[in-house]
Amino acid sequence: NSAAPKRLAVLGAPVDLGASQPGTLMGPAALRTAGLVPMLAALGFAVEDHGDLLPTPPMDDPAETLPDNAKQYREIQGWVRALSGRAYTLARSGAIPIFLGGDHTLSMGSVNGVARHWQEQGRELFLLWLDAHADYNTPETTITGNMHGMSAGFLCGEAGLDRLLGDEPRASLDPSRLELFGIRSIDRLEKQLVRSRKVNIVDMRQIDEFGVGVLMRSFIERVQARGGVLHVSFDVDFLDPELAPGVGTTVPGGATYREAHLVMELLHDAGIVRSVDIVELNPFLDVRGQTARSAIELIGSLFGQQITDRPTPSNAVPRES
Ligand code: NNH
Ligand code: MN
Ligand code: MN
Ligand code: MN
Repeated sequence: NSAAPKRLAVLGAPVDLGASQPGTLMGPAALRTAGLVPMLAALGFAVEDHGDLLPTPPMDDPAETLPDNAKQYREIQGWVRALSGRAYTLARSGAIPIFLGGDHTLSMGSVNGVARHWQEQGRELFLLWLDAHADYNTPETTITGNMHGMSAGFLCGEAGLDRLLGDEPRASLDPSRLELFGIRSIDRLEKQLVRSRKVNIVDMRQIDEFGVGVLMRSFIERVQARGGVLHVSFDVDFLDPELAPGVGTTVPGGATYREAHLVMELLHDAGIVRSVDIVELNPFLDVRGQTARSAIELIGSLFGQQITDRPTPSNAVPRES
């Protein structure tokens, strides 16, 4: 296994039509305003900011082939197709892509693209979904029809959005390589589906009982045992609303400041992260930039910001070298 790349590629995707409320389209600008790029540069990375992506124009799929219960399907399709192509190219370039959302439909494209790349490399890609929600709905199971609640399901090959990528190849991820972490809101049919697929879920009760350290270490060990690489999809509603009020779908009882930082610090030390999404930040709902700031501080920890330069404790997951 090679060391984690020191080159980062930032790409914004101002999509908000997949969410229940408008406003996440301002996410990339708020994350840049909060200082994301200089912070990463100060950690010693070469950072390329690729600006914001534009969606591809809508395809002319015949109306009778469009899914029911998938709101704004055509527009989301334009984003997902564009994102998948760019994600594939960025991953291939050897940089670590960081995708700035935008709502969580962004991941349908970003993860599909990076998954295609790792498939070609013969490396197993794992997907860590830091979120209050499971996002494992399909047009069949959804209550709201909001497509940001369907991203993880789509990426694991669930049916119902089969033409979403147009002619972009679809890289399906085995549900055993998805880790849903921080979950505290899941719809009834979605819960049944997640169970039947044997998706690994770390819900907030498990975090309360065992702590994020134990739970993250066992996930990291699983990835490393397979020689795998990791995509981190960070929905800012993973965080407790006290810490992150700037999201459309706050759910009480989320990760605390230190829990969230410890997750990121452990991931950094493991050296397995090869791509990241930061999604669902809604600056229209934020309080004096607090949520944007919390999010970028966490990305700092993910890329090596340390409280002190003390050596890693002896019971930690060994660093990949
Ligand atoms: N499960 C709900 C739905 O499918 C909520 C999804 N909302 C999110 N997901 N914010 O992260 O509509
Ligand atoms: Mn989400
Ligand atoms: Mn969420
Ligand atoms: Mn920290």
